Amino acid sequence: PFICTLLAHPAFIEGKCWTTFIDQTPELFDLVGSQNRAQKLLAYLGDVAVNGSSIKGQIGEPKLKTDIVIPQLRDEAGNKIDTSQPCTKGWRQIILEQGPKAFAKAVRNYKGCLLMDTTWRDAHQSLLATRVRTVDLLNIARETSHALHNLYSLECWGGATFDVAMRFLYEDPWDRLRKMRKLVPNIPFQMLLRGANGVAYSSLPDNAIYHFVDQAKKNGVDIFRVFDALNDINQLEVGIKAVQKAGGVCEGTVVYSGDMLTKKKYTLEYYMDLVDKLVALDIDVLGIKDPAGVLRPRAATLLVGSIRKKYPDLPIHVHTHDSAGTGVASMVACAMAGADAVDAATDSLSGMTSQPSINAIIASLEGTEYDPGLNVQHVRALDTYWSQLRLLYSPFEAHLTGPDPEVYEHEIPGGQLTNMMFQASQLGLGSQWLETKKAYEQANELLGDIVKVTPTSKVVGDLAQFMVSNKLTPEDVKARASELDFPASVLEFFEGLMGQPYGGFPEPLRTNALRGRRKLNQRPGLFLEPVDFAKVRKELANKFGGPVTECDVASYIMYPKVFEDYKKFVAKYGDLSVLPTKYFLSKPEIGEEFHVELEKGKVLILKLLAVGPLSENTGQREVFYEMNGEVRQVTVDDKL
Ligand code: 3PY
Ligand code: ZN
Repeated sequence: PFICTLLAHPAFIEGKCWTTFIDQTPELFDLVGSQNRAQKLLAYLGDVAVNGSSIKGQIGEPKLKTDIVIPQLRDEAGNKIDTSQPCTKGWRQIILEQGPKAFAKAVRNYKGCLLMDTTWRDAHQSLLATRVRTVDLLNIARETSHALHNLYSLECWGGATFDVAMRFLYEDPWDRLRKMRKLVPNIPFQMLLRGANGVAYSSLPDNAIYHFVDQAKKNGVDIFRVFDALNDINQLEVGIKAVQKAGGVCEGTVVYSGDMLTKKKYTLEYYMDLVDKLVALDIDVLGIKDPAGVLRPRAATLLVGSIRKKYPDLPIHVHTHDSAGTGVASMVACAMAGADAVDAATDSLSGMTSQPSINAIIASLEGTEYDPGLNVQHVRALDTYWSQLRLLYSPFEAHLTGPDPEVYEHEIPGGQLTNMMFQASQLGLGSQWLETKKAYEQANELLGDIVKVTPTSKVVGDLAQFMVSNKLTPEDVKARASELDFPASVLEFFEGLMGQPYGGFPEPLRTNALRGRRKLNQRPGLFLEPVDFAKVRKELANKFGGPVTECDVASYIMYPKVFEDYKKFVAKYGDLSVLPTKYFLSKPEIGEEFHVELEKGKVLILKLLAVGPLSENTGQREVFYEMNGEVRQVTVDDKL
């Protein structure tokens, strides 16, 4: 292709091909680069045309068949608001100009109760298996920057998005972050950091957490919600200090578990003690995170009210899930008890295992002293986009049918509840679903009634599934612990690789299950070798060539195997994040024209022409596409 490009270049045709021609004509390499990218893209499109999409977890095809309409925002007088450029007004300005402490103070001084919108992270993590792609966030980004400019923050990164982006969507999470940042410069970006676990499932060396957080801050994250899945203050401290060193807003977080008013383990005193410890670490904002949605209004009033009374200057930010349907009531109770910000999701991605509806919260607080200060018409307009997106991502629906009041017993976090339901339905285990929920409750008791959120929620879930598939009662588990082959996550928890649970490990279950494996009684980071960054950089350069970025290093340290697989995929198919989701998940109709913008100004116009017959000899098919008016052909293995 290089020679063809050279021969076709106007300078060459006009005979002006001097000796330094190639050096002085870098666009030749651009052309070769885009042809290469176009060819790789065709390889992917050809594969989908023959074999269908192989995106993990996808069932069926998107229900949305029409083009997505981007909403037009209008001012009070009905005039169109120009959203060709992002809005520049917002709370981020204070962070950038005056730093985290001034931001915290301004939030505390704000009269109303601000909102964090979780649509770009937790809402789709909880309802659509975290599958929303970069392109669909970017397509609504500028409108979001205008419509929601008074948000406390937009949660858009961290949690499961990091892993899923690379593992299932073949995207670079850092690239997503930078692109979102460009289009939303005004609203603070918030990420979820699993304390000393970073965005992984168990602890990493301290220097890896520092390095990761530093990259996250440099690439666009402003506010870090730092939690630990066991509320272990020593684990929390690692994340908190990393955020402080990087200069981010540190939202030190308490994970809420059980029911403070009726259950005995996690009491008001327990939470107040933890808040004291977090305040002693000089956090900017206190987060209260209720991953299962079990914080009911009466407990919320008591908890937030008590913290507000003891710490009048500390901003409080509350997160919940709407699994049992009480999310709006609880967030309103929090606002009235003195919370400065609460979490909500756009209506079409709200409710049930996601966050409560943003419009329902606004409607409840509008006109009161807790008014979040958002324009309802704009919030609704944005949601028309998400209602279309929900249909586009219909292959990842868990088909929840209504609130689950049993959440107060099983306490399964929102995202995990959807995941487990989805798995049960895929395996055809509909009737076992009720059993699994019961087993989850029992597994939690067996493990000592632990705080449950990633990664400890996975430990409880794995033990529950192990009990169901092996038909084990809690008594069986206790009696046969020294001979059972426990899931790896359960053994890691017992070893102490996720930190120390409040009240200690259950004995003799721990000792029997571990059968001589080590037992850590201090945080795991103290026993992990620090990462040798120079060695990692060298290793990556050897493996993949090219310049190695610090973001690559951070991705590799967090998820070595996932990163490698991602790099291999990109080497084969290129960067698919630019491909519209409809064509990422399903093949076009014959003759259907669509556009892919490889990069600014480089648009491919594509049309599927035909899928050829199966060759008996090779097991392959030829796929014919029209690309920018020329017929192109790819040979694809027929895997079906
Ligand atoms: C995560 O860690 O991914 C969570 O969403 C916890 O709630
Ligand atoms: Zn959540």
